[in-house]
Amino acid sequence: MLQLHHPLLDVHPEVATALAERQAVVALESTIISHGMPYPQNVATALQVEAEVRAHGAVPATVAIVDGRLRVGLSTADIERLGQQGAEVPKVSRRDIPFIVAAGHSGATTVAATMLIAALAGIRVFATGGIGGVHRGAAQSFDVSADLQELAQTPVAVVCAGAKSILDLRLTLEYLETHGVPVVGYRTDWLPAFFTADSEFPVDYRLDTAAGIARAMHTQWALGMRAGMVVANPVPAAHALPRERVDAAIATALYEADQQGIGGKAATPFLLARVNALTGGDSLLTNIALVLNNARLASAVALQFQLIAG
Ligand code: PSU
Ligand code: MN
Repeated sequence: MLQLHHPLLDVHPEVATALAERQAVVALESTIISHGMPYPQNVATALQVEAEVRAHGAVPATVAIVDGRLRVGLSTADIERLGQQGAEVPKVSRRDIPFIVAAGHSGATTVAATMLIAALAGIRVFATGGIGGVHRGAAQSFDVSADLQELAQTPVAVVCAGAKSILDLRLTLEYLETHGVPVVGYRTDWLPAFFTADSEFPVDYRLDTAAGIARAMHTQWALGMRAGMVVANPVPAAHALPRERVDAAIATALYEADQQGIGGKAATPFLLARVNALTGGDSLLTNIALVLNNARLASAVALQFQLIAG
């Protein structure tokens, strides 16, 4: 493993070569593997996403913490281990990184932690399923994902299918606006809501090409603006779920979380798992389809960005 930029960082040789040769690289997160999907579909999906990135001309860099090292680019064995151990692997957001590293432990990185580590390695494009956000009831719970603060301060474009409506999408957009984080809709005027292709909330800017997105990224960062960017890519129509079904499952999951007093970092994994269970296998198929779709767009954006940034 080569070390780039930082003594705690291990960049996989393939990724290091790609970065050195200014090829397109796409970062991928690992909380989605350990906490976002059941085994063995989580491992199969993670490997399929990497293959999809390669098939579209970019190099995948799945990020995690392994035995106290920040790892950018995992082996198949690493991914298998994170997937098999599932919820036993600590979920690592920004504040958790130093403690997991200092203890020499392993951890699955959230959007926030993956962005931070990707930026340390010099990667500017990241593909995932959905980002965290402002939770419903946040006026009481104060539950706002650290993903939003990371987007405010780390210059990485996150290609996602919007956010699940376990969150308050309106407040999530308000928070991002306050912190100077643009939300771009890819070929859509509306914020996608993960399982469904749209919501009632407009995006800030609609861009219809990967090149247009790459130009906006380059311009934002050339201006010295340090924020990231949300690139919202709607789930393909063939894989979207009926809104009523999703809404019913989310309402039940939120009620159960409230009844069981689930909060803090456990809230999102609990809600995701309950929504998955309540919508049966269908939501998992939708989840897999949209992550692959995001991997394709992220690869195209990374290629275009490299053409501009050189
Ligand atoms: N939303 C999803 N799938 C996910 C997550 C969120 O639809 O897998 C994961 C991501 O890793 C995200 C994290 O960064 O949950 C947010 O957790 P929290 O709300 O605790 O910040
Ligand atoms: Mn939270």
